[in-house]
Amino acid sequence: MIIKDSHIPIYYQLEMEIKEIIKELKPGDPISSEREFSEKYGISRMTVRQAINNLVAEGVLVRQRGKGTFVAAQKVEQELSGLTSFSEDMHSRGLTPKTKILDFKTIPCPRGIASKLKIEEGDQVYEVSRLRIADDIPMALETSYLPTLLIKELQEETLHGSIYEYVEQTLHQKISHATQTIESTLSHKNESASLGIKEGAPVLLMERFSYLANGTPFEYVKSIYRGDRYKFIIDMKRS
Ligand code: 16G
Repeated sequence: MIIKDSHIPIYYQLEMEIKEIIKELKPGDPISSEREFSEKYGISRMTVRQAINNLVAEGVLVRQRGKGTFVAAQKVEQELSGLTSFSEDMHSRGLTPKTKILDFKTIPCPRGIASKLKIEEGDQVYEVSRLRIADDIPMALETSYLPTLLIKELQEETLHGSIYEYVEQTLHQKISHATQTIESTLSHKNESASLGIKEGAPVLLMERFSYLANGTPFEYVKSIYRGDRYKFIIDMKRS
């Protein structure tokens, strides 16, 4: 229902209304046209367009030129409080994780990363670039740096699965904590091609340094997550 004399803008009320309507629909289902919404609620098409534009920007709807507007795939909601791996995150949502290895080599560690990993500049690290996929949808691009002396004998086969599982189950090391930053940015050309999004689409850039229980840093990861597929949740306590 739209209340015209409310102080809540009509486009915003319509956004809420559409969010309710699409709860009954599936991803990929079409929504009503601008004209239909405008007639149903007795509001201008401009207002309808504004509401739909906002929902497209929010990643709730997707517009396909010449075809119409459709319900977008639901975003993955991820808690930021626990230290989890991509594989665990996807499994816990009933999604099947897959990984495409884009690059895997051993390189001398670049200076900025070496100091954080507490190794010497030039010490060997694995540089792994992986496309992380859930139920066949590309979700994130990750480039990881792992000291070869610590994460021994990393094989391509392992990288198709979980690095955290390898560290814990095979190397018998305990992963304890990490420091992570999150920034919004726009995707570059090659990133967007791998992620299947438009060049310049919003993405989240996350950088993580992770540590073993003995305090030794074991990975630096730069991840690019799709802004239209991810939503992060943080529980906050007032102290
Ligand atoms: C997550 C982590 C990444 C970690 C990876 C391990 C973020 C932003 N990044 O994607 O730092 O290396 O999980 O996943 O959450 P894996 O054990 O499945 O290889």
